Amino acid sequence: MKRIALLASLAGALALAAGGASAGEHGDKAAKMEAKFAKLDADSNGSVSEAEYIAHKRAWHAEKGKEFTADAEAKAKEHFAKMSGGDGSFTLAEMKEAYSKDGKKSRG
Ligand SMILES: [Ca+2]
Repeated sequence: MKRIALLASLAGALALAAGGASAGEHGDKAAKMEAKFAKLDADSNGSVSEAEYIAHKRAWHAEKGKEFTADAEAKAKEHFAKMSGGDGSFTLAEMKEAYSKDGKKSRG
């Protein structure tokens, strides 16, 4: 009995070690996107409004010590319009879609 328990815990430890090495890689992109969306969605209602998006951009600029110019705001609004499809807010699914489209083009 003791030996079986020892073997079982050893096997468990090995499985944990093996799993730990690869766990992060798979859903990594999706997890990052979800984390980003959670930051954007300030009131956590499942969609990001233009005000939330602009506030996030403003905060990002402040964090980097950059001025949030009228030009930057115009660009942010344009990007928001693309992601929202013009209905005034975007969901996580819409953001994922917009980013997967963006990924096909080479940016910047
Ligand atoms: Ca929201």
